[in-house]
Amino acid sequence: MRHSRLLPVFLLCLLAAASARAVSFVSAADAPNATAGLLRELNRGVEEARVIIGIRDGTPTARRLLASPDPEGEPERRVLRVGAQKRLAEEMTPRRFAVKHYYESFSMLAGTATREAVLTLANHPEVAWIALDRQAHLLQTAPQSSQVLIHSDRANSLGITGAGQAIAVIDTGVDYTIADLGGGSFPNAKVIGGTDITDKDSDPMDCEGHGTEVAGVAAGSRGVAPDAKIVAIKVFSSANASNSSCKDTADFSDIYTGMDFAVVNKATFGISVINLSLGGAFEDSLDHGYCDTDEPGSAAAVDAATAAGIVVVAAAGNDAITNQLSVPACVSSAVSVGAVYADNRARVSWCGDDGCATTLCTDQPVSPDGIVCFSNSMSNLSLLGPGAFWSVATKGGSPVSFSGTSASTPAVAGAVALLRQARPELTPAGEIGVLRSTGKPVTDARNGVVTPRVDIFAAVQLAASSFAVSSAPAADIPDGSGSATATATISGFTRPVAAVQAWVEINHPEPEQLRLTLIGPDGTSALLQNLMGVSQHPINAIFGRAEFASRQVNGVWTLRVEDLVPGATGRIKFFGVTLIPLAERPAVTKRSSSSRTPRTLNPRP
Ligand SMILES: [Ca+2]
Ligand SMILES: [Ca+2]
Repeated sequence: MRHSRLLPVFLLCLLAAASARAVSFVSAADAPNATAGLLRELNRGVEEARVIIGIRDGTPTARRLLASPDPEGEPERRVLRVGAQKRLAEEMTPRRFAVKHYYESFSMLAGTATREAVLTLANHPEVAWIALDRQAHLLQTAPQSSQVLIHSDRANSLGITGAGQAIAVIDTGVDYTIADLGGGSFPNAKVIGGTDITDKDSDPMDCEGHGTEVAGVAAGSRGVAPDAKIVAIKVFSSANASNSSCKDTADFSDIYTGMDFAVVNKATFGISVINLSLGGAFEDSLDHGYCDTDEPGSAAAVDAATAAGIVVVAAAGNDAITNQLSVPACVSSAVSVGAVYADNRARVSWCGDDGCATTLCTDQPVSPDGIVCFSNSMSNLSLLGPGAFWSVATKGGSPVSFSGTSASTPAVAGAVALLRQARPELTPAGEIGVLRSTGKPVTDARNGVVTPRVDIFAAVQLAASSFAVSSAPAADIPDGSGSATATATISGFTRPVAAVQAWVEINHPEPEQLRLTLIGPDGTSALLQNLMGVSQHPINAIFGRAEFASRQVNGVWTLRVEDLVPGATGRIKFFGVTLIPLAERPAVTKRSSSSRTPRTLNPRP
C-alpha cells in the first residue's frame, strides 16, 4: 500500500536545528560595531534583540576616569551622557528601537532593537559598540524558562533531581572536560561511562557540540535532572583526530550498537533512559503512523531496550511536517518528543536544510507552549517538551542557545530520570503514562493533534492510588470479530471521583475499523470511540469520561477493543487509567463532563 523507503543514514542536521537563523546572513563587515555574540544572535534569525549600546558622547571613558578621578566634573558629564543617549534614541524611532534604560553614570544605552535598527546602530558614527543584553548569563543560578515551563525547578526543589539515574546520550559524544559535565578526564563524576562506537575507541569526546548540549539539557546544572549521570555513547564519527568536527551522518547500525551498549550496561551505570536526538526522514510525503513494519531494525532495538526497563526517547524531527515523525521516533515503543516554545518572542524564523539559503518556517508571535513550527507532528506523537530556547554549555564550555526537537527530547529524558527517582516501581510504559496523564494538553493547530506537554512537578506529585497502567504485553486484536482487552487495576483510592481519564494507544493501520469501550470495576461502561479515525493515524488518546463519577473506582478497569472489519489488524499498545478527584484539576473535569466527548489526541476524521 505504501511504498516508502527510508534514507539509509541519519542526517544530524535534520534534528540539530541548533538555532533559528536569519533570513539574510549578517557579516562582521555588515555590522562593524556589533559584538560577535550579537552577530551570532542575528544569524539565528531573531527579528529583534535586547541590546546595550556603547556611545561616543565626548566624555572620558570609565577607565580613564578610574585612573584620573574627577568628581567635580561628574554632574556636567551626566548631562552630556544622557543627552547623547536621548538623541540617539530619538533618532532611532520607537518603531525600530525601544529604550529600556538610560544611564547617567555610563556612556551606554539599553533597549530592544529590530534587526534593521541593530544594523543601523552597528554602523553609526556615535556608537562605539553594540552588544547583546546577555541577561540570562548574569542569572546563572536562576531557573531558565524551559525549566520553569515543565516545572522541573519545582520538582528539583523537592529533592527530585535525578539522583541515582543515568541518561544514555547516543549522539556526537559529550565534552566531559567542561565544568558543567564533570570536568577533567573521562570518566568523571558526571559522565560516568560511555564509548565511541564509530571511531572504535573508548573515548566519547564530542566532535561537534550537539551531544554536549543534549547532555546539558538533560543533566547539566541548569538542565532538568541536575543530579543525573550521563553515559556518553558516540555514534557520529569524528572527521579528524582532534575531534574538532563530526561527519554529517551516522549509520543506523552504529546507533543500534550504541543502544546495545546501553542495555548491556544498564545495571553497571543505572541507565533509566536512552536519548536519541537524531533521526532520518521518510522519502515520501504520505501519512505515516507507527513505522515498526517499515523499520524493523529500529523497532527491534527500541523494543529490546524498553523491555529491559529503559525508556527510549526520540526526537520527532525538525522538518516542519505534520503527518510523519522521524525514524526512530515513529517506532511504537519509542517515546517521541515534539517541541514547544518556553518564551515570548515577537517573531522567530528557522532555516531550511540548505545552510540557511531558505527559511523553513516562521512563528509570529511566539509564546510559551506554542508548537515550534519545525516540530514534526502526527497522531502517534507521545509528548511535547521545551525545544526553544535552552541556554546550555556546548563543547569547550561556552554558553549557547540550543533549540530543536534535539533539545526537547533530552528535556523529556531528564523528566524520565526525575520520575524514575520518585517512582522507581513504574515500568517504562507506566512512566510515560504518568507523564502523559499529568501533562498539559497542547493542540497543534496545523493538524489538530493534541499532545501532552510534560509537567514533571505534576507527574511526581500524582498519587500512586489514582493511577494504574496495564502490565500485560501488547495484545493482538482479532480481525473482523471478537475483541481484545487490556486491564489496569486501581486500589486504595478514597476520594470522590470527578472524572476518569483513559489513556489508549492502539497500533492499527485502519482505526476506523475499531470500537473502543471502557468498562469500570462495577460494570459501568462508556463507548470511547466507535468506527471513527483516519487511515494511518494510530489511536493515541486520553479520553476523559464523567459517567464513572459516582461509581466504584477501585478494582479492575477494562479496555475492550473490537475490530469489526476483516482485513488489517493491530494491537493494543497501552492502556492506563487516571482518576481525577473531585475539586482537583477542575478545568479537565469541566471540559470532560460538559461535552462528554473524548479529548482525543487524534485529528478528527
Ligand atoms: Ca573517540
Ligand atoms: Ca480489521
